[in-house]
Amino acid sequence: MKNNIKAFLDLVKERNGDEPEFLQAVEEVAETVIPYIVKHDIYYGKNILLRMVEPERVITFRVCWVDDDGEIQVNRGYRIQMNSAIGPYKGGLRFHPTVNMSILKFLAFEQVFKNSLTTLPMGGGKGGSDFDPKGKSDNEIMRFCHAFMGELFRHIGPNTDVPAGDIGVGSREIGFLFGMYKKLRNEFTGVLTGKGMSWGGSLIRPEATGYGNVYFAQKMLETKNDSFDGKAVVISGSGNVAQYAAEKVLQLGGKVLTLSDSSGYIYDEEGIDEEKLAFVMNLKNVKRGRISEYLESYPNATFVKGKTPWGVKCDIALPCATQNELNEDDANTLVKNGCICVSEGANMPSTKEAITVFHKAKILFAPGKASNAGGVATSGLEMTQNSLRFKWTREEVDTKLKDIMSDIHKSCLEFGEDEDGYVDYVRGANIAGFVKVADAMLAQGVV
Ligand code: NDP
Ligand code: 2IT
Repeated sequence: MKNNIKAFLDLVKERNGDEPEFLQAVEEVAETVIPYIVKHDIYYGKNILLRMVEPERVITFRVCWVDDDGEIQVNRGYRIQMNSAIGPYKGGLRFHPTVNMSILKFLAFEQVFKNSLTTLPMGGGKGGSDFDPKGKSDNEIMRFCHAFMGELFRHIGPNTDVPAGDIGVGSREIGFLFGMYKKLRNEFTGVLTGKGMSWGGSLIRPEATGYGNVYFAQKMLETKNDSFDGKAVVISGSGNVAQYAAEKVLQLGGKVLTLSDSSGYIYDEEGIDEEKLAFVMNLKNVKRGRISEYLESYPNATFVKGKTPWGVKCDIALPCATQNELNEDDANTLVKNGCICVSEGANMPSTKEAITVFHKAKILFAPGKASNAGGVATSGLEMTQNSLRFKWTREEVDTKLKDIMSDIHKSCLEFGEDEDGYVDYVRGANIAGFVKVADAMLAQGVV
């Protein structure tokens, strides 16, 4: 078995040697899925995983725009159309200076498995740009988004590829992107998700990733007859996912101790309650400020510059910022401090070594492709509503989201339960996600 996995990974490394994040994501999948393929004749010998690691199409393009000083700026735009076996490509756009081929291919690869897990008919894709939205005026953001869509529109469509938000792309950016798509195509379609409520958006989509992550963690806790009630929760990030994860934790009776951004974390021993969270939402979404400014209003809290929050003692940890933000030392610290559950809101926030620590300690650990799938699942529900030209209520969408997270949890149990009863959610999610896509690819032949 080890030889099979090694031979496969050597080949992938040979072809993609300069893409560390992509290789990390592939390695995690290969280690759990290859043993399953080897035991199942219908998948064995078909090079099915080798086909899955090769994007169906990679698009890169120039994005030129004029900043407020009249200077011409040049950025790089991307769309990775990874796999369309079970539906149109679907996945977010990330605007961040670290965006490159490796980051987007890892995200697109994860998205294929995640979207398969949602139970909805969506293929996987991801895109974005190395554009840095920080410090840009609204007009600069608009000009960039319009320029970006000036090329992307050729490659997407409601039945082809449906982008959405990710880091640096929220409702403001989706609005500008949608406006330019509509102008260029002269049609009003559900080509993007995360739209505003008066122009085709779905209720609960803004909340869905954070809420979904907490619903998934709730399912994991239930397997131990436990709940969020009274639990100390450490959260990283302070963007879309972190904010709504915090909101749901509070609704379920948990205490939120931390939030962070790329400059450091805030620790509020008294708990970040509803009022303080509303302050953070305004600070981040309207004023576009830094998390350290929390202390100006709540001086009893502390700000720890340049650090992640994993050293704060907690029962539950929700990493909701970015990839590889929680390493082996952090994992050891969490376990030592009595943490019983880690549920990933971000994509691949835990390193491979950190996951090994969680598994060895036999604590509850959910990989992002399972636990953060509520965002894209609700994007799928937005697509459905757009096709129906109809709008479901908040309660209807929330109920569907809860059911989907519960179904994903069940799929993880089906493929991830060890003989001693411990659930390896990584194996469970990878195999469950793989089976549906592989079956579709086999049925469609070598294309
Ligand atoms: P936002 O842009 O709204 O927020 C991102 C947050 O993460 C900010 O607090 C940001 O801090 C912090 N962050 C970003 N990069 C870094 C970094 N390199 N180091 C430390 N902190 C960083 O993005 P989202 O909340 O939407 O996304 C967060 C994570 O969740 C990502 O991994 C994304 O892929 C994943 N995700 C998002 C979904 C969605 O629906 N939005 C769905 C599923 C997963 P700062 O402001 O300083 O940059
Ligand atoms: O990583 C993700 O799942 C997202 N950024 C959301 C994608 C989507 O299409 O809603």
